[in-house]
Amino acid sequence: MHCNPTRRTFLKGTAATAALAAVGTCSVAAWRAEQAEAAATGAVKIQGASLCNGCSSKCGLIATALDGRLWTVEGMKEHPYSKGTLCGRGHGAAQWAYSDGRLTQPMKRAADGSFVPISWDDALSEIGAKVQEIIAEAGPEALAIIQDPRPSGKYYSKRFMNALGSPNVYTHAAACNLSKESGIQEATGAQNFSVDFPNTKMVVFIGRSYGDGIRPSSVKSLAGAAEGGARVVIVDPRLNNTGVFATDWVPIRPGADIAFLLGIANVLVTRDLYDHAFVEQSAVGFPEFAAQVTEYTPEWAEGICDVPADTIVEIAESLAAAAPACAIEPSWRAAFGCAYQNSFETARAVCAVNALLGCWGQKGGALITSSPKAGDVDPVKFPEVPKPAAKRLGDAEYPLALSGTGTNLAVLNGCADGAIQGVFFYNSNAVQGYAQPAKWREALSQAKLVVTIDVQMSETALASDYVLPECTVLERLELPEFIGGKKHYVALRTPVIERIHPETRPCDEIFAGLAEACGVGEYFDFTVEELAEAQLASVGTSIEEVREAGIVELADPGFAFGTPTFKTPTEKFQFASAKVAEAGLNPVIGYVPRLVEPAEGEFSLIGGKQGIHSHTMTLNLEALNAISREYQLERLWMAASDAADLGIVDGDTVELSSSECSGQVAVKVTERLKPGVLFLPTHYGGTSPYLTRAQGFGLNMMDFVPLHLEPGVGSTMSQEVAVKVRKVEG
Ligand SMILES: Nc1nc2c(c(=O)[nH]1)N[C@H]1C(S)=C(S)[C@@H](COP(=O)(O)OP(=O)(O)OC[C@H]3O[C@@H](n4cnc5c(=O)[nH]c(N)nc54)[C@H](O)[C@@H]3O)O[C@H]1N2
Ligand SMILES: Nc1nc2c(c(=O)[nH]1)N[C@H]1C(S)=C(S)[C@@H](COP(=O)(O)OP(=O)(O)OC[C@H]3O[C@@H](n4cnc5c(=O)[nH]c(N)nc54)[C@H](O)[C@@H]3O)O[C@H]1N2
Ligand code: SF4
Ligand SMILES: [Mo]
Repeated sequence: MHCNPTRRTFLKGTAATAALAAVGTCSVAAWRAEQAEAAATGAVKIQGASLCNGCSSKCGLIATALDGRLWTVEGMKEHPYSKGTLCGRGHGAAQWAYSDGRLTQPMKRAADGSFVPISWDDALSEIGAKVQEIIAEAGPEALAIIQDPRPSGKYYSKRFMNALGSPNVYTHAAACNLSKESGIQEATGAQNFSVDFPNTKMVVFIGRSYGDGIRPSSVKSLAGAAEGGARVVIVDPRLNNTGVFATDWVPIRPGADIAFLLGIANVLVTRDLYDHAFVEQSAVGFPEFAAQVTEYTPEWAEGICDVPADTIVEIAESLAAAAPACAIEPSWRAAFGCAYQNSFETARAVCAVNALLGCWGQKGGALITSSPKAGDVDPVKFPEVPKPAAKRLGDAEYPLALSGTGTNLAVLNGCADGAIQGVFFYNSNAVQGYAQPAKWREALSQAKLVVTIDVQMSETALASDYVLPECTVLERLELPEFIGGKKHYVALRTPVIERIHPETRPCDEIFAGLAEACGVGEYFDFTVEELAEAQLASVGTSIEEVREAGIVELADPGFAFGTPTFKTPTEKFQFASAKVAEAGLNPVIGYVPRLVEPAEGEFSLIGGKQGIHSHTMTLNLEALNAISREYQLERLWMAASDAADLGIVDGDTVELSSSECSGQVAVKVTERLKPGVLFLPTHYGGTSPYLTRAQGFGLNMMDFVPLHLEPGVGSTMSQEVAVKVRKVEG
């Protein structure tokens, strides 16, 4: 690693390599001064606004190019998620443009399984012919697309599928936050909420780690609350990196958070510490809930979640004392986004505790805010696509899955049983991340056509018949991104550097080409610039204005503290839901156990993020991969007492095995983990031979998890697994 990047070495690498190399070996300030000096040498400087593609937060950034080459990326001050800062991944992802792992031309799988280059014209016409064949034989509902929503990607993927007549449009959510958002929706009518950190007195995190699963604004707001004296409780089998802001760490048995929450609810109800006005005036189902909750005593909860009953009582009483300026934080993925058989119900239980505390909409409590969207655009220029007649595959079986996301595992099952024959992936590495990779590969091998649009040869690309290369984010203009919250905004990805590889194309051109080849080109007879301009005009701004400002604040949505209007069918907070009953589950919020209980001698396996990686996609980036290797971040965490029992010391190699697979990995022995639990960071175990730094480095947790879907919502149940470990001798 260099400490003093000269202009030459700097240009050989990228802004990110130099930035990350500098961290740890010399001061950032010194590096910045050198950068400024080098930048003052008369090079042509271009600055542009965009949105980071390092993860789904899509933070605002300002990119600077010198003489046409990317020089720095910095967090946009005015953007509500970046607030002037990009996380390490945001800087690392800037390396993508020049990465040696990039896809530079369309590829086709040959008869022997290898990939060979193919021209765009040939790729598109062959894909078009296959799509027509599938429609003729099995109807358009045999086609599906899976995407991780991006500003252009979500619009074009849906329009493309719908134009072909298929309703099968899915997101990544079944492997992220589907259970959580569906649960919150059943209780409150909103899909998410936020904590009012500037005013809160106490906040309880169930798993969610702002210090690892980073969004810069979240870290800043929590730091502010902690400095202001708020009590911050982390409930996690692992003392995660949010610990620096926390007052309490409550180690808990994995998958048992629901018992902890119901224990708190029991204390609030039976000791009459709840908000009577709220439950009487703004909620339905409270009498049934109160009757059921009497069973969930703190002692009962302790037996399940292994948190002492006294701790549960103390936390419940402190919350009641702080109410309404307190909340259980909504969390995101690991604990109950898609993890267990009870994830949906855990999300409802979080909402129930907040309801008992009467903190919905209150200062310092749990806030439901609104989101803006584009207004109507010219129906002649941008014709509406008729709504497909068929119902999306999976919706009947999983009626509680959000309509905007569905369960992408319906595609996996659909390929296996022949209901789905053609699959498209956009910005998605489903094979490596949405369920067991071997199961995805097997299912996709049954399909007649698999097409992946990506920037690198991902594991999903490898399981495809055609791979179409997109240009990277700083090389393209996208549709406007609308951002909700207490205030509303619109921002835009604008190109900052020229297309590096001439055979790559942006999302809009790829989908327009596919549509044309499949016979539905009439729905794509406009440029992304024309649609972006029309959408922005519909909210009173323009490309020019957003480009100049980076982000534009829209009309004030008029957020005010106070009990919100719950957009549920009953227009009230729902302790009981008719839709949940229709799905065959207990309508009243209550206890559901986890599915797979580790037996004697087995461990629970939990996963989680690391600050420098995103999901599976950043592992091959040079600078970020180097950090992982230097600090051996791929290691499996094991509690010190378990390690002692098994005769394992820090750095030993173990074999980890489940019913599904086994693999070897080094161990990190720690006091920061509850005994009986193993923690595996979720970014490792790449298998694509095209991504040489990622391939074979660490283990992928999804390999170990059996394929089974959460009832009602169809989430992937990413932590319903029991594992064994064995020391590998010498
Ligand atoms: N093993 C594992 N599985 C996971 C997770 C994990 O951490 N580990 N996380 C879970 C969570 S929380 C989520 S939200 C989902 C995320 O699900 P995904 O969004 O599928 O996440 P990634 O696995 O990072 O894959 C993103 C893919 O998009 C590609 N890509 C990057 N930039 C571009 C671009 O500009 N254009 C196009 N077309 N493609 C691009 C990457 O190369 C990669 O193949 O995964 C879930 N599953
Ligand atoms: N660095 C980084 N940041 C990211 C992302 C990323 O890929 N990398 N992705 C973004 C996205 S899409 C998402 S969804 C979020 C995810 O954000 P989080 O949900 O915060 O992410 P995780 O790190 O998966 O999980 C948080 C914690 O849950 C704990 N945990 C695991 N199982 C259990 C359990 O059963 N009970 C309890 N109480 N705790 C448990 C883990 O130990 C971990 O510390 O991060 C966002 N930010
Ligand atoms: S949180 Fe980090 S990786 Fe995600 S969008 Fe923001 S800067 Fe990029
Ligand atoms: Mo996620």
